Amino acid sequence: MDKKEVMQTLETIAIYQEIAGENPFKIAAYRKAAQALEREARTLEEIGRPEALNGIGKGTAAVIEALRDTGKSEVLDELKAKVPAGLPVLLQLPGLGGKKVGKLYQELGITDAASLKDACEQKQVQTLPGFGAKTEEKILDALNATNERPERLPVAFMLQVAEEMEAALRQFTVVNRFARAGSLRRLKETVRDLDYVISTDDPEHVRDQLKALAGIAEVVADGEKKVSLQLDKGYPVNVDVRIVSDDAFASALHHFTGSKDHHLLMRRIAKAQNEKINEYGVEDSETGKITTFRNEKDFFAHFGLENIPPEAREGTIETEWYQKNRENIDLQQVMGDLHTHTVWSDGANSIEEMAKAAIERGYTYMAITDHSRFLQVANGLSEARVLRQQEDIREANEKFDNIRIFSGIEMDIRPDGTLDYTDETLRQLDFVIASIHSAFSQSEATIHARLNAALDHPCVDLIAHPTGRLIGKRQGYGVDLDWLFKRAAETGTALELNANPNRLDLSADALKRAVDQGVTIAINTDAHRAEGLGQMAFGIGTAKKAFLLADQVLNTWPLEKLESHLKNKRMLTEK
Ligand code: DGT
Ligand code: CA
Ligand code: CA
Ligand code: ZN
Repeated sequence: MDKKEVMQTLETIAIYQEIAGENPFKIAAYRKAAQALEREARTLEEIGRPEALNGIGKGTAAVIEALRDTGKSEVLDELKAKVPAGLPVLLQLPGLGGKKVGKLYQELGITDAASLKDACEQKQVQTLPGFGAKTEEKILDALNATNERPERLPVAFMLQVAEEMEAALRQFTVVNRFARAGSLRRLKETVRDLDYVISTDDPEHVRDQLKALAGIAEVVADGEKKVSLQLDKGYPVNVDVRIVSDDAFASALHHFTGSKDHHLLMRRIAKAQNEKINEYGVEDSETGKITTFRNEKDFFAHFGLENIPPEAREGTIETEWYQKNRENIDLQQVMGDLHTHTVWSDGANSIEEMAKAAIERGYTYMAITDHSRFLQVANGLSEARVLRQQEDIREANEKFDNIRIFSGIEMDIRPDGTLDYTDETLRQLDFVIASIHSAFSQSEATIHARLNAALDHPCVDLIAHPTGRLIGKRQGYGVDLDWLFKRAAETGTALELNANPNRLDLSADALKRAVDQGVTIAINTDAHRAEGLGQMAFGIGTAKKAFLLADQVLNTWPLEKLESHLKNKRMLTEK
């Protein structure tokens, strides 16, 4: 485990101990140890012996070392065996932390959501110290609400389910090839169910393997060409699997990728050349002859089109757009990631580890942008610390000669509309991101005033996650996007497409409007660990959905062009 995972596990141990009703001093020791690691800018390997740190004793040090070396902890395993499995999920309910769940367990013998619901209905919960009638009512409301699955689930959640599903499909025998289809392949923000197409010469055997998968709550349909499963992922999640022969694979994949509106556009084009498209191939309307395709690229080529990426297939302008060979954006064109975190604030990896990961991705530049001091929960950097970090970044630049590492910051725009750093500090940084992380409920006018403080500042290069939304979880703050696009364009401030699938902020719709108004976009992962850099793919997928061109995206530019662009805002606006 890396440092961040260890910290999270220490917190998990503390919570389990609270539920189990263990000694408060012991619990506090785990939290203290996690805080000691949080304060440290070094990685676990660099720290060496955890006991050397203030706040870490013998017992917690042993746990940290075990987690670091083996990813496991006996203490946690024992707690997990001891605490009823239905209790930890109750932590998701409003107002319930480890201590309160512990009380429910120890005082009322509650062990899961069902027994908690009973206790609420019998008004037993309000009798406990620290709980009132209001708390009880809130818990009951939440319990009733969580039983219902929303019609559509956030893409980040479904991506996880899909990755597990695909890990299992890769183990199947007698499969020629398989692919994700449906709205998840199109990278819609929310997804109703998962769709797959599998090519095989032995459908019977594939069906058997599907029905034998782990975690199936129900086999919904079991036909020769289609098997539908319901998985239990906390919510019921349906998976439709189409089983086809290999010559029909490309057409089936296109058909079940959709969207329905995209199919309408394609059928019109087919009709004009006297053909019909179906899930088996393309049929000549006169002779009835069916043409099949090796892959989707060949399918689109049959209609004189470029290979339309799934993300763009929403039935809007894609069939016109992909007739011409434009500089459409692609993952290979990304030259760097301009929003990344390290152990200096709330990231899991060191500057060097992040730089190595960026080099492995073939990047020629990157920006290290840890949080600024206002964001205390993320161990935000004081101005003195960011300047010390700059020294380390300078060293890393000397060590790695195949990547340019910008020394940057993700600076908070504070609730009172002031920026978190002085001009003097900002001037010393290569890349300045401004972000809103607080006071989301302020009026639109107040939010705009906050954004103006950043937009009008000569050193601010980028506004990160411009709406603050979390898909399916949080709406974001009140900002008039067309106002923001106008201001970003006139001040030469770039706006972010945050590639984290929980965010995708700006959205595809917003992005299209932004570039139409002359805004420059930066697609960043906001990675808090080295593997996080891989989320760039979701940013590029969203960019394809928005029909962005490479030239509209800052971090596809060569280093020299990017650097002169960054100088420009400072020169034009600095007095
Ligand atoms: P969702 O609602 O998030 O599951 O969205 P999709 O697009 O994944 O919809 P789904 O799962 O009902 O179907 C997958 C694809 O299969 C859909 O995008 C297009 C194709 N498809 C399904 N039913 C029909 C239909 O009645 N007509 C046509 N033309 N295509 C269909
Ligand atoms: Ca679907
Ligand atoms: Ca479906
Ligand atoms: Zn960030």
